[in-house]
Amino acid sequence: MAIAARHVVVGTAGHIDHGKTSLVKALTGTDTDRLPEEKARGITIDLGFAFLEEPDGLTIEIVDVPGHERFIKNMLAGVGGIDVAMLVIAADEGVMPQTREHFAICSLLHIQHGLIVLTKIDMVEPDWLELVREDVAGLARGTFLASGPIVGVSAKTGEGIPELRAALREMASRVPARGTDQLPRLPIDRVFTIRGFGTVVTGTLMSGRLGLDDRVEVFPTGVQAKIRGLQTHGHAVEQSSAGQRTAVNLQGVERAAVERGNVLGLAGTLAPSVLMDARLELLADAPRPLKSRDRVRVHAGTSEIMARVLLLDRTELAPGQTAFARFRLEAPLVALPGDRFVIRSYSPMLTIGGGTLLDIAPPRFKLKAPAHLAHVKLLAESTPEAVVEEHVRHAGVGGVRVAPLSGRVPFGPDRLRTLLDALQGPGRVVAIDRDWFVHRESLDRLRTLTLATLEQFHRAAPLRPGMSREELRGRAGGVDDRVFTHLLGALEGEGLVRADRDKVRLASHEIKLSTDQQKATDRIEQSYLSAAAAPPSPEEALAQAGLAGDEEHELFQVLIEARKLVKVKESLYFHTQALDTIQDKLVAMLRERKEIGPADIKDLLGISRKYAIPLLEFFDGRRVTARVGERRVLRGG
Ligand SMILES: Nc1nc2c(ncn2[C@@H]2O[C@H](COP(=O)(O)OP(=O)(O)OP(=O)(O)O)[C@@H](O)[C@H]2O)c(=O)[nH]1
Ligand SMILES: [Mg+2]
Repeated sequence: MAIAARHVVVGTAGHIDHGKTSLVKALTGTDTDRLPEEKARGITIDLGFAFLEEPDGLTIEIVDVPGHERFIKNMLAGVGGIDVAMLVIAADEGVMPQTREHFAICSLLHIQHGLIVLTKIDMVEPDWLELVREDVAGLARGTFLASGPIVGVSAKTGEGIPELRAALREMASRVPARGTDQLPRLPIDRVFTIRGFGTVVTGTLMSGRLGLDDRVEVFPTGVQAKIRGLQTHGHAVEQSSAGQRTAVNLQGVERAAVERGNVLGLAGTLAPSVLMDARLELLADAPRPLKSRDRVRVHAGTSEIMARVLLLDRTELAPGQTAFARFRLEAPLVALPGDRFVIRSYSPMLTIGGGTLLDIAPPRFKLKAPAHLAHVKLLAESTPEAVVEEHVRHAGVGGVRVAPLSGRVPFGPDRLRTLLDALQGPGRVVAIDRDWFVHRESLDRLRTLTLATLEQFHRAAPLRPGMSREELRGRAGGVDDRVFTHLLGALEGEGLVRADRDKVRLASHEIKLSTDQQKATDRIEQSYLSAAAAPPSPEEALAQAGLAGDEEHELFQVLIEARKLVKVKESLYFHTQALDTIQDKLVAMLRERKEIGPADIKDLLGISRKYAIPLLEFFDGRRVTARVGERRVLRGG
């Protein structure tokens, strides 16, 4: 049977006692009120789950939520993952406060599909039912509910239940399949233990796929585990995909280490953040304006986190208005840009607004900086390509790696790669390697800084051939070595810079000596040439040229850099020509005698031990000679 499995999640919504749970039971046969307290009080406290198996591989997953005002928090945890809202209104009572609040929440979460169910029709007269029908049609007008039907049912007599089921099926066919190319995310709504199996978490898989043996992480706690077992309504499965109610058995995780509000994802993929930037709308019937710095409850996925709102372009947000805002969260949020969220006032606990997340772990900005507003506007209004470019730009000269970036954008890793490739074409971003990108503007700034630093160095030390690479990298902001190598490579390619061993210089830099400097340098060189195998110390050579100083003296360094003088050991330099001559003599002697000792070279060159030993070691180092005990032989000879 090659029928594509489809899963559509339907959530109940509506005022307390309006018959949501009874309706779910009438539809599915499942009593979702499991808790003893729910049974005793006859109300729903926490989320309940049931499902309907329909023809053609369709499963309608049902999340039943509590209507009681005090448990809105639980309702919010359930409604975050739904595709279709089923707003339940008791025909005898009509629209009530939580009818409106739940409806507002569904609207704020941008739930696209919905229908209205009038319950308890066995309790009202037909003409009353007509009045209620007109009333709720008014409520639905112009909203996402307008396209769905209004179905009258009685859970008691069963009237209307088949029609409702057909309506749900029809509605489900309109829900587009969820993308499985995104990072898997399972906002956890329940945690329990099963004897012999350990900890199990459940939730509605928001996006992507999870499979047996996947290495997963509970965010934001950071606990990692392997998926030991996977179930969708009681059946063991190998894989679960977006839209499915999923139970995950986590290997070796303590029950206490996980709670509702945590998110299960692949290890290392999501980025918990205590800051979020968002577009925020205040409900038209919010009781008062929202002020910057007000404390609110943020509900996203199955989590509830306290936060302060900072309005970016005003001090106050009036009911019905929309603005950009930064949230300082009191605990880490695990979400992705593009996610919808709801805010409730701290006290009284009322749903007052919601919005779309634009950025998590956003860059730092000065309070109310125009650049901040421009940044969030761009994220809200621009093409995906421009959004990716903005993130790379804000990563600065350190650049950004693909894995953390995919935890910050509203599209999956594959799409992100395509967008990065597209940006590389015109050179907007530059790939340091396959996974690491830097914005062109950051590289350009680094380039300007590097060239200016070199210029300054040459001006301050015109006789020095170049700057140490590490020092240059440090002056250029201590940028990552790989990025710096990339830049130097580009500058060398353009012929602007030369890098010689660990010295970097501008290609245009030339050492220019004054006449006096040239004379003194020639004198130093002459001292070494004439001394041949028994050279003076740097101090002595400088003194002979009428200068004071040691080997660090800039003119002495000029000779070293020009390779006229060669260091044989600490403070012992030979003229390169002298060394060549010595080498020739040494090789000739070794050819003849095969083997020599330190005394032989002393005699050969007429020098003391002070020079002989370092010279022998130097030629060992040059691999001209090889040491055998105290004696030397010709290497390869
Ligand atoms: N006569 C009649 N009674 C109903 C019908 N549906 C539900 N009831 C009764 O209404 C009461 C509340 O029903 P529930 O299904 O628990 O209501 P609920 O909306 O789930 O309530 P909360 O979950 O607490 O918000 C119960 O006593 C039900 O027996 C119906 O169609 N006809
Ligand atoms: Mg109930």
